[in-house]
Amino acid sequence: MKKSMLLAGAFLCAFTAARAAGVKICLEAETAEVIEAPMVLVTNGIEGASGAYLEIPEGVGNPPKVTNGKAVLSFEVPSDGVFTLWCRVWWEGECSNSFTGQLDDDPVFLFGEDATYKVWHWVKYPVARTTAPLRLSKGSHTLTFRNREDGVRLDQILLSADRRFVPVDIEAPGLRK
Ligand SMILES: [Ca+2]
Repeated sequence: MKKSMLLAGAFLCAFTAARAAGVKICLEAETAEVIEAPMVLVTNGIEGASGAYLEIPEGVGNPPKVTNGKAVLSFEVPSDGVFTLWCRVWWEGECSNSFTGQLDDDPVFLFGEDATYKVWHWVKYPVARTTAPLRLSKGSHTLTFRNREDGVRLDQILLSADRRFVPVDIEAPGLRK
């Protein structure tokens, strides 16, 4: 291969990475196209949510007894990238602070298990740098949240290709580059 072609390739990679670096995709949990009981949509619940939110109410049960309960969201990714998943959640307590998550048909991962309770807050995945990040190709994808513990609430989802970005309050839904 000619040197000029190699340089062009390197430039293209750098350019693509730079473009993906700032991408943020924010979704309202309540726009899920599949909401399976005991996951429910709550429209007038805990204050401070961005519109409605999804909830697995306290006391409705969780695996292995209750295996149902999920939400499936679809979204478009504008360019290939490595993403951090942020979710704006409200946990009831230490036995009510997680979901399992799944990107497309990839392996299921544990989401949450932090120790911030009874307040809306953002939680990320992966937490550790040793965990493989979420690699997303340009195009359509689905994100599934499943029942793991009851007493959990999900308000917004934000996929960010900017590692330094930390959401603080309610985010504007949609795509930002
Ligand atoms: Ca919401």
